[in-house]
Amino acid sequence: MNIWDKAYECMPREELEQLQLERLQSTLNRVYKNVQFYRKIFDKLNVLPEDIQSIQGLSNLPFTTKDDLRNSYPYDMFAVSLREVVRLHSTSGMTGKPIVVGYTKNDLKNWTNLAARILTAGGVTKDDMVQIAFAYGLLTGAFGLHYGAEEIGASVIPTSSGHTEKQIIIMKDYKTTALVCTPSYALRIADTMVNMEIDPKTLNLRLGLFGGEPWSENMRKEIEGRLYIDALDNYGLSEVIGPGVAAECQYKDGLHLFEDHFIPEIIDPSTGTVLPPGEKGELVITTLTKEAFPMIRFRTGDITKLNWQQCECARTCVRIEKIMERTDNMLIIKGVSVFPSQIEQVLYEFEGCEPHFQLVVDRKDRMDVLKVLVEVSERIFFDEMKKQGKLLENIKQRLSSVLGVNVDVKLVEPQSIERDLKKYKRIIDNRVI
Ligand code: DLL
Repeated sequence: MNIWDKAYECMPREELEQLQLERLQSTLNRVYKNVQFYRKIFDKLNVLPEDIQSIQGLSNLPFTTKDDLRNSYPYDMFAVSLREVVRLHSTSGMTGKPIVVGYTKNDLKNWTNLAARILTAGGVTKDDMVQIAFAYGLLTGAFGLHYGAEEIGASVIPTSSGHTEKQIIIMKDYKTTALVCTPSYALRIADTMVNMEIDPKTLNLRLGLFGGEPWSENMRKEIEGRLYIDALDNYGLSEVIGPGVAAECQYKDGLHLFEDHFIPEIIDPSTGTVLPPGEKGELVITTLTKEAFPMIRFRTGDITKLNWQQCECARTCVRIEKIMERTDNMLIIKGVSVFPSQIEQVLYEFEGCEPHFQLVVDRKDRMDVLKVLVEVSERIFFDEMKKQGKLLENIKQRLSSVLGVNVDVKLVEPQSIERDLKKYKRIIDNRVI
C-alpha cells in the first residue's frame, strides 16, 4: 500500500503529539501577533499564547464560527500581509458575504502535499490519468486536487464540471483511470454512459475519489457496481484549507485526518463541551501550519466521531467517521454550500417578494435540484403573466449567480407558506443518499 508522506503519516504518536504542540504554539503566536480578532480574544481572557502548554489547553480558548469569518470579510482574518498571499479562494455567495481564504506560497506547498496524500491513500500513482470534474474557479475542490495529482506525477485532465457527454468521450479517448468529482456527479456520469451506450467495462477507469458532499455506503456500492471502480471518500472545507483534511485509505474504514496539520476536537454542539474520545458530535478543527489563514477551534458544523485505533494501513493519525449530518441548516447542492440566509437576502432585493419561502431539494437524474418556493404579494400574484414571468426569471438568475448553482424558482400565492413555526419547515430535503 502506497503512502505519500510516510514520515508524517506514520509518525509514532508521541512524536506526532510533540510536533502538534510545537506547531500549535507557533500558530497561536502568529494569530496573536497578526490577527486582531484573536488578539482581542486572548486579551479578554487575559492569556498569552505561551500560557497554552498542552493540546488539551486549547479547550480554554473560544471557538471561531462561520459568522466570525463572514464578519471579517474580506481580509480581516488574514495573518499575513496581502503581499505574501499568492492565491485566493472563497465560498460561494456574492451577497451574504462569502468567506475569502488566502494561501501563502508555503500554504500552497502544504496543500499540494496534503492533496497528494489523499490521492495516494485512494490508490492514485504516477501512472494514473486523473480526470478532475470539479468546477475550476473560486471554490477549492478542483485546484486543490489538481496540484496534488500533478505532485504525484499523474497526468491531470482538468475537465472541470458539466458537459457530461464530453466528459465521457474524454474519459474514453484519453484513457482516464481515476475520476475526481462529487459522488452524485459520478452517478450522473454512470447514467449518461447508459444513454450513450458506452459500457464502463470497456473503459480504463479503475478508481474514483469523491468528496465535497455527504454520500452513503449504498451510494458507494452503486457507484462501484456501475462504473466498475473502487470509490473512496475525501473530506475538506474551504475555511480549513479545502480538500486535503481527511481521506479514506484502501481499507475504507473511516477517513484519516492529517494531524500534523490539523487538531480535531469533537464537541457537544449545544453546550460546546469537548466530548470524550469515541463520542459523536460536532467536529472542531485548529490548523497547525496555515500561514495566511490560520483557524483556531473552527466549528465545522459537521457531525462525526474520532477513532484513535490504528488502521491496518499503518497510518498513525486519527480517523473520522464518514460525515452524513450537519448541525446547521447549510445545504450542499452539487457540492456547493448554500445557506437559506443567502436566499433570504436575495429575495429582499425584489419588490413584492415576501420574505416567506421554502426550499425543496430533490435528486433528479442524479443531480441535486434546488427549488425555491417564493411567496409573492397579492399585487404581483394577480399581475399579468408576462410581468410575473419576468420577475421569476430575474429571481432565478440572481439566485443562481449568488449561490453558484442553478436554482429553480416557483412563485406561490400570498399566505400559502405555513406561518405556524411549529409546522413550518424551511427545507424539505427529498434526497436519498
Ligand atoms: O467541499 C472542499 C472539498 C472539495 C472537499 C472537494 C472534498 C472534495 P466547501 O465548499 O467549503 O469545501 O464545503 C465544505 O462540505 O463542511 C461538509 O459539510 C461538506 N463536505 C465536504 N466533503 C465532504 C464529505 C469543500 N466527503 C463542507 N462528506 C463541509 C460529507 C462533506 N460532507
